[in-house]
Amino acid sequence: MLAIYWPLDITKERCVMEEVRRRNRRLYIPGGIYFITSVTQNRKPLFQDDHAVEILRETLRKVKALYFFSMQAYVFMPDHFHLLIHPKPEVNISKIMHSFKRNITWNYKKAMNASHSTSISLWQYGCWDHVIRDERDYKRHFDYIHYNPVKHGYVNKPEDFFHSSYSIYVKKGWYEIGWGHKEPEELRDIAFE
Ligand code: NI
Repeated sequence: MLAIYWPLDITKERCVMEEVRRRNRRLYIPGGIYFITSVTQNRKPLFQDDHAVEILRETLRKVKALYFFSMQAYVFMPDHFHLLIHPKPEVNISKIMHSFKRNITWNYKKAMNASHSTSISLWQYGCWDHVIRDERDYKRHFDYIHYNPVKHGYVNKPEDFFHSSYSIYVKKGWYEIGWGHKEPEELRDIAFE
């Protein structure tokens, strides 16, 4: 596997991948990267505070340990999230997303002290996904994710929003501060969420 980077935890894998990344400066892998969007039920802002976002992060970590996919970009907005995921070829993306969403609901209930039988549906049915077609498509979705908090009006600058992978890529030099202070041109004609 090539150029796997998982921004949410520190693993040995990361060091190796850093090296791969330095050499290739790319994350796009043909035939298997997914852009995923999922929206909360009735667009309730369930993930507004840091504790709730921590449930998302923690759950994602666990699901990753189960299916060993790589997370290439993410943004957790109060009422939806976008992910760029590269699963192992033998693991179906819908299986990962199903597990992720089910476990978030479980952990969310636990955090709210709701009994397990209480039925809460956190998510709108289904989720939007898109298979990345090529390098250019990859870059657009990667940027789309990082620009998202500005697009949705939560902040004026991508660096002011903490629940995304943006700062990681700034540190790596993939973005310069100033990027996303106005809408990047290549994002003007896309609107998923
Ligand atoms: Ni969005």
